[in-house]
Amino acid sequence: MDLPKNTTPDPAAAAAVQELMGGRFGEMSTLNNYMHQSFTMRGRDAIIPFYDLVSSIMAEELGHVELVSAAINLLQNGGEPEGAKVSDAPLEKLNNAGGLRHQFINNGNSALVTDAGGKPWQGDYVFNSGNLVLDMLHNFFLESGARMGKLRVYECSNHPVAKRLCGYLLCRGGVHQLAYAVALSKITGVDVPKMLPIPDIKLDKIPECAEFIEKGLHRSLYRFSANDYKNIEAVFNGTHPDDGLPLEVREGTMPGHPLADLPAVPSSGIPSYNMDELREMSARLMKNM
Ligand code: MN3
Repeated sequence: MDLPKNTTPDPAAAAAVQELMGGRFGEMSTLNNYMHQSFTMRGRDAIIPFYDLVSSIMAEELGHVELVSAAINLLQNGGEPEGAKVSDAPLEKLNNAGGLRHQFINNGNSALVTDAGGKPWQGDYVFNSGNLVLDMLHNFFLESGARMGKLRVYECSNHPVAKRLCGYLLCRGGVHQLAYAVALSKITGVDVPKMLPIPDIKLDKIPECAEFIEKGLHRSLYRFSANDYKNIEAVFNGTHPDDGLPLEVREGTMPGHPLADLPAVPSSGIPSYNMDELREMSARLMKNM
């Protein structure tokens, strides 16, 4: 998924989007929950469709962490005047903008591994009981909390980067929420997808979701591997509760987009105060390749 480039900086929106990175229900949490559950699953071969489901969703979550990071970096970009001298207080505008100061004081004007309040992501956000029903129930709850966060961050800002990011993540998180609901139904016989959506705002109320729904991204999982995760369809099948269209497992990885190469900020020493020297040194190193 590509994000708009050359937008105006919005440090307050960058701070709100941090919740989707390092909040309890953020992308660091979905990634690490599914990663540790899949790494430690016992009796794996007997329950292989569930292992395949959790593992393939985990692969996608790594991309979501990268995407949220890219969005925060874009929302911070341009907050310091170009060519500013250190003595001109180049960080003053950012400092007065109501964002998270650690993004530009401690970090290279970029995403933190924290929530919107600046609290670090914590390892105890990972729940890994080893009990399949309990872990699927937890993952369903985690995706439901994540959906709440995305909806509220969506409501925080009109910035095109934040809007598009939330529209996309709402669509993909909705698939993951549904996948765990379907998994619970397969194990218990309870019709869990009937509870959806949680919170009860449908994707057709979010204009930024339309493009992704059109591509079927609200009802498709990806295998993310040529040789593994062959059994996802044993769990993820049936129809989408909103539009009745079939659930799909697509081969390979999701199509990607190059990340923006954001410009240097010499007044903050990013990546160096003297860019010309750094460029020359880099060119010399490349000659030896
Ligand atoms: Mn996600």
